[in-house]
Amino acid sequence: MCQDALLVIDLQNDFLPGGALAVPGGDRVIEPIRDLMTLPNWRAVVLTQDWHPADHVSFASSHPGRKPFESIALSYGRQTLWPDHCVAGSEGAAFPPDFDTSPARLILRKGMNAALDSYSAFIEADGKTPTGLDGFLKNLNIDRVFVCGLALDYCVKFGVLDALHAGFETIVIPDACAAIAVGQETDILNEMRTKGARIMTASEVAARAAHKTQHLPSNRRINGQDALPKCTVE
Ligand code: VGL
Ligand code: ZN
Repeated sequence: MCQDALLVIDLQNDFLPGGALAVPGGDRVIEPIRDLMTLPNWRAVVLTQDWHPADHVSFASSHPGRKPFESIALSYGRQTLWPDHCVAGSEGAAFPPDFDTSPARLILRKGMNAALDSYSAFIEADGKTPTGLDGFLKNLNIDRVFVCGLALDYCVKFGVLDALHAGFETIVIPDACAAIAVGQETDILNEMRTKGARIMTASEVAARAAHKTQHLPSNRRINGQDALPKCTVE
């Protein structure tokens, strides 16, 4: 039996309309994510927060003469410069008003090192510093992750690619995601699909959850990794 986690990426005020780095239509994902989080099948719901110090290296304001959306070379590779966003503890870094975080087992923060960005919820932008999420999920015998949130073309995409790389069966929920680059959604989804991700709508995930729950014993046993048959989405 697969153990499933829902990863809700960066659903934060700064990525919503009116925020410092607003994702167009970002508010449209709140309702589907709320519904996904309350499905009964999750072994864990994980929320991530982009959580930067005020002098973070990804902020254009940290580089005199540079403007947001320019790109610069840093020791770990190219870095897009952004408007100041998701400063740790600020209102912009908070979850939207009335967003009920109580179904979440873990709230994971990333991008906390001033000298290093982290789009991915798994590995920071140097390609090697772990956030701890891989260990958390594997420790709970989770072998499949469903990913939604903001922004499809940055933190969702890099999280999905790293989840695949870490060996998780990975499903993206496109109607619970929104992209910074409007119009690029299909290309971005195709890129993730090419790398091994599957795509399911929020209502398909809900239908599966209902089906799966009917067939599960109520005292769900935690199996060892070896005892698990390979996961495949029914
Ligand atoms: C994100 C740009 C900068 C994201 C975070 O959550 O997709 N994008 N920091
Ligand atoms: Zn950021």
